[in-house]
Amino acid sequence: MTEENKDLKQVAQEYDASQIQVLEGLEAVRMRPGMYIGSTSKEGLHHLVWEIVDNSIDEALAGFASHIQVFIEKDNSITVIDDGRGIPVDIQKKTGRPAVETVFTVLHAGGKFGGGGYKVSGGLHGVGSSVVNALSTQLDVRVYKNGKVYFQEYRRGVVVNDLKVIDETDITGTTVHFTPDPDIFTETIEFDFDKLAKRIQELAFLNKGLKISITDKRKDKEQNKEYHYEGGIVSYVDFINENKEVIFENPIYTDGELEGIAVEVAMQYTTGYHEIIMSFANNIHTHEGGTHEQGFRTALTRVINDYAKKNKILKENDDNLSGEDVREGLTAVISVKHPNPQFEGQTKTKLGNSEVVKITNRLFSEALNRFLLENPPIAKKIVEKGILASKARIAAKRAREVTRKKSGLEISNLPGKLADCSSNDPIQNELFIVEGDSAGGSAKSGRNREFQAILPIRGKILNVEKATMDKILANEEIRSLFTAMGTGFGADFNVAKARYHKLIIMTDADVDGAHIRTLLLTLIYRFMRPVLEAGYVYIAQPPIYGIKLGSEIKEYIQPGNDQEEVLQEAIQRYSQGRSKPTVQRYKGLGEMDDHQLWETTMNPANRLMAKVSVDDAAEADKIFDMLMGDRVEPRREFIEANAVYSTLDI
Ligand code: TTJ
Repeated sequence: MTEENKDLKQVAQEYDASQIQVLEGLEAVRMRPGMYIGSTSKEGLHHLVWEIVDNSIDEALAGFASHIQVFIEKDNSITVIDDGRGIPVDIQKKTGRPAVETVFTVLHAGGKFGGGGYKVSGGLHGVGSSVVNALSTQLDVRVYKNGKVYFQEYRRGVVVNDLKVIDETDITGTTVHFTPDPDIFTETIEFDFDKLAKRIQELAFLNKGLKISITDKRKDKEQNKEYHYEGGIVSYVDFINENKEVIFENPIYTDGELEGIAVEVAMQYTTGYHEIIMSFANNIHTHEGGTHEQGFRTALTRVINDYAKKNKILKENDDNLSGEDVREGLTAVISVKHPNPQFEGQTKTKLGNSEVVKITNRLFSEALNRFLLENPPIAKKIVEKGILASKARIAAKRAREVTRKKSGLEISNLPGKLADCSSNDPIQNELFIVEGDSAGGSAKSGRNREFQAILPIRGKILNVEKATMDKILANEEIRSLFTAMGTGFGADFNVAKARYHKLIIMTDADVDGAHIRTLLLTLIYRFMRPVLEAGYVYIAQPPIYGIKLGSEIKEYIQPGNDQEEVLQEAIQRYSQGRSKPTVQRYKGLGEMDDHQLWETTMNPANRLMAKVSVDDAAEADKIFDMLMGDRVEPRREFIEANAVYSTLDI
């Protein structure tokens, strides 16, 4: 055999072997999709988009792509377009196949080309484009490169045609279009525009200068949003603080690199008491924090104390400000990019790389130190805010010690208004927070008293924005909520003591109901965050229509984007000749009797509930700031933009 023939034979053998591996790999993905994308629910469906988009972000981070476009097509398929260099199309020695084919057909092949730089794909979930391919009924890729347009198509991950040139071009880039497989995504195959837009905006904040857009082509009128922030995470801090009063205008910003790890921090203080620290590693939101946050916190506390002592704002033998003190009113975004990030924690959203502590600490310490030296008036304001926080903390601690015995937050003092359940099993127990006495009454008689408890609350609960701890604790509605939950308060908060693993907010489907829900979510977000993080918080979804034949209710219709279509369809279904069903519209919980309330909203067998994520609550918190915060202007703009809501008494 000639040398050349030997080579060819070897290529062919390796090709066969790799094809078998490809099919086995795809099969494994389709057998256990959850193992590769977390779940096959709505979350998993949207995950497919991020797996693809991450590749384009990598190309942008490498400095070769500047514009990414995402389209939701009419048929709920997705197209992602970038203007990068295009996925390589050259034949690989090892497989004998074009690189692009390997990207889409071999597990874990993503991000192997080029090398160097940071990759967001291959990070937390980065299982690669081949997984998306395996879970799509159809996927096609177009690579614009070398003056040509290359094309390949796949069905459920299996190659339809060899890579071929279909056109000429003078641009470069990659376009991927895929249709999720309904056999895999059995819960839903509908993409959620707002959900995609929110993450895309976040990606734009985290990657300064990147232009990224999303277009929804499903409706007659296209919906389109484009995000592009030259300020990057500085713009993110501005966005978070949009409706808050700040103590200095431009966020403090630093951008540095040490040992191949890039660190960016942007921070600003508001006049409020609330702390928002958002951290990211390779564009992944590290909800559980980690070494980058740790480095940041340590540096913040040390640098501010050093400055305060050096400048005699704090006396030599005064106590140092605590971490909590210097973080009061702080909004900060920390973003690190690491060539090899380690994710830990329950939800794998905690950065574990230990060297990142000192790197973040050093880079941020230097920058903050310099800022304080160069901006003495702002430095003074920051230190004074910390001193005030420290005084309040010490006073609150004293007050707590005095009143601890009669604080009334012990379970032995369960609030009188609470109709508790009989079971002692927190895992199955549910606490309904119901607005108004009349709905509270129906809920009490309609519930299953074995595991459902009812806590009626009245009217608008306290505005927690400006209230101090002692005021919050003095508010009866808030006290009864904390007491009923059994979790304690402030420094003594303990989610493990929760008496219910479902905290269900049940308010009217009107503007007042929405307002009270916002207030409650804000309260929970700020003072019961671990309950949110544990996934214990839900919003009940009462129906908006009932379809009646005679006096019998045949069907309930839940609120939703398609509620009118569903209603019309149901009317059709229950029409018999000329006799049409009657439609009852429910404006509030109060319009339902106890039996109806149970059937439609409380009975676990029938009800719809929305689980509240920390992000949802953060959103409520933002709206809340706008409605209740110090700044009047955005509030007026909001009311003008939402004229129907003008009955709100804010
Ligand atoms: C890698 O290094 C050599 C030049 O090309 C680089 C690359 O692969 N760039 C790239 C990949 N840009 N865009 C992609 C990409 C885009 C989408 C929409 C989907 C996928 C899987 C990759």
